[in-house]
Amino acid sequence: MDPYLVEALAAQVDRAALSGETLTMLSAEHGELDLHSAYSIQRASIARRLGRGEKLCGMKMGLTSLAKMQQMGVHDPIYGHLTDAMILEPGGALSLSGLVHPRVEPEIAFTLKADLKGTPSPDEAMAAVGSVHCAIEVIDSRYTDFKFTLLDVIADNTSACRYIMGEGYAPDDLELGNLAMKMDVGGREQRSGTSAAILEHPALSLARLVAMLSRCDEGLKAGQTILAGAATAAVHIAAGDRVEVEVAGLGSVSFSVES
Ligand code: OOG
Ligand code: MG
Repeated sequence: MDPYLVEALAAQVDRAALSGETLTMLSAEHGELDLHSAYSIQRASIARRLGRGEKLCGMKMGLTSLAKMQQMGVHDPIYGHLTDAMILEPGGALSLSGLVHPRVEPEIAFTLKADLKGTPSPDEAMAAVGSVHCAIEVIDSRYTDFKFTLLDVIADNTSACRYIMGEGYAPDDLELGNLAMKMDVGGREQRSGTSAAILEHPALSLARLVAMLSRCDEGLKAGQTILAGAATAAVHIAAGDRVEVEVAGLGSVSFSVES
C-alpha cells in the first residue's frame, strides 16, 4: 500500500479513537489492504499518539480464545499496542464520553522483568515475567455497527481502549494454565472461563506475541505490560455498571462506568 495512504488511514483511525467518531471499514474501500499494511496503519496511528506525548507501555494479544474467534468470525490471534493513556487505575471510573461501543473482557496481564525477542518457548517467555496480574480490558471497536474484518481490526489497534490491572503475583507460585476466571458486569451479566481459554495457556500467548514481533525485528522490553487476551467473549458496558474480574490465585480488580 502507498505510504501516503497508510498515513492517511492512520490519521482516520487515530481521529476515531480520539473523538469517538465511527469508522467505515477500511477494507471495504481499500482492496489492497493486507496484513502488512494493516499493521503499518496500526504502527503509524501509534506514532501519532506518541507524537502527542503518550508513552508506549506494552502490547496486547487479541482473539486468542476460541470464544472470541467465533464471536468475531476470525481464526488468527492479532496484536496491538498499549500506551499510558489507556491505563485506568483499579477502582477508578471510566467515562463513556468519547467512546463508541465499549465492551469489557476478563484478561491476564504480565509485567516483564527482562527483554524478550526471537522465538522463545513458553517457559523461556515466562522466565522474563516479573509478575502476573488479573486484568480487565475495555475494548472499543471504532467501526460502525461493529462490522470489520481481521485486517480492519488490526489497523484499529485491535480495538484497544483502556485496561485495568490488579496486584502483581510471582509467576512461580501459580498454575497459570488453568486458573478460574469470572467477570461480573453491573450484576446484569456474568461470564466465567479459565485461563486455558487463552491460547490454551497464557504463556503460549506471550511466546506467540514475541514470535510475531520478531518477524518485524521487534521485541518486548523489561518493564512492559502484556495483555495475554480475553478468556471469554466481551460484554457491553453501560453507565452505572461496576465491572469486576476475579481470577483464582490472582485476586480481583474492578472499575465503574460513568456517563
Ligand atoms: C478485537 C480485540 C480482541 C481480545 O482479547 O480478544 C481482544 C475486538 O474484539 O474488537 O482484545
Ligand atoms: Mg483483549
